[in-house]
Amino acid sequence: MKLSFRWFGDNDHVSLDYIRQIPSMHSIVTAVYDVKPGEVWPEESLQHIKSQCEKYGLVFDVVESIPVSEDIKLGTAKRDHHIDVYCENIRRCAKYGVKVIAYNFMPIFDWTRTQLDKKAPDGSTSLVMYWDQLNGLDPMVDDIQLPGWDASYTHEEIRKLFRAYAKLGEEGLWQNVEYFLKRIIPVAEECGVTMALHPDDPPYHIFGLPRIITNEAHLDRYLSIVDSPVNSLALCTGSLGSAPFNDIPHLVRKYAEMGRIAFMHIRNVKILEDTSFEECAHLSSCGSLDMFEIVKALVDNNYQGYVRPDHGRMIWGETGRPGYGLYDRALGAAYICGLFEACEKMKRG
Ligand code: DNO
Repeated sequence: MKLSFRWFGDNDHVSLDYIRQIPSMHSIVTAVYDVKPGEVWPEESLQHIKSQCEKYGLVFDVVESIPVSEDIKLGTAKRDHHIDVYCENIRRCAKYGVKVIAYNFMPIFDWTRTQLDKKAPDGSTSLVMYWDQLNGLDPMVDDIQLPGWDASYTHEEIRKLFRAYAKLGEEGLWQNVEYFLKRIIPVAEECGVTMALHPDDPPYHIFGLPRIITNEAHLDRYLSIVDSPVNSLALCTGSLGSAPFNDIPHLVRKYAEMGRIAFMHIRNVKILEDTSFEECAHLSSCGSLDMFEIVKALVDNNYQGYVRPDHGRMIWGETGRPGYGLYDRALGAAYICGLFEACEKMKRG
């Protein structure tokens, strides 16, 4: 596996200088963040990221994410233009050395949490999602701003999007997925890039929006739309794993065996009785997932793809982007490397 770390560019409070000190660190996962979905990424920006990483002995070879515009997801009249731009962005990333591009198909919002700084008994803070904080909110009536959501929409725009998705429904969204994949996968194949789909986080309908990348049957359906090794997964253990119906070691084993995981987001999550969840430290003993079984499933299948520690808690007084501090993610990286070393040695016997 190749160990990687997410970096949000020059404004990230975590510097490349620090990231390179995490043992065994190889790749930087980042994106061009100042361009809207549906627009072309300037080559200068890609060149800048590449040279910054090289300066610190790191490799820029994973993009997270090229966002899929709402027009593509909804299949509006602008869709074809946006897909052309998407293809151009894939080509440009490839030109600057990118091997894997993560993206997701969640309508309107990416991940959903109700609080970003929930204090644990040990004084650390983390992201949580409590159903009782979410239920009772109605985006058609209330002007909701959940932490982490794109704040650039007006309430009226959000209502319009919700109405459009209600009309589209799950099957409509699947049709738009199919249209998109059939256009982009051949381009990715041509330029040697693997597309890595990130699951919906959490894998539930939120406010009735059609969220479809949620479970094994739907992952199977997604991968079968275009049966190519570059139509692959960014398997996020914490996103899928926040729902008790997903058996994560089983999913990792199955898709690793099929050669359809390009990128692993490894983190643990603690599921509460009512299926609310709290993000926690990476160790198996801290949450609901068996991290050893997850890594073993990868090693047993000789996984050669990218791995990154995902969301960390805020510890040791660190402040910054919730989920993306240095310290706890670095602890996660060291733990993940430990699991890999142990599983690899066990395999060799
Ligand atoms: C959350 C991340 C997601 C992820 C995108 C990929 O912290 O895991 O935002 O980057 O869903 O498209």
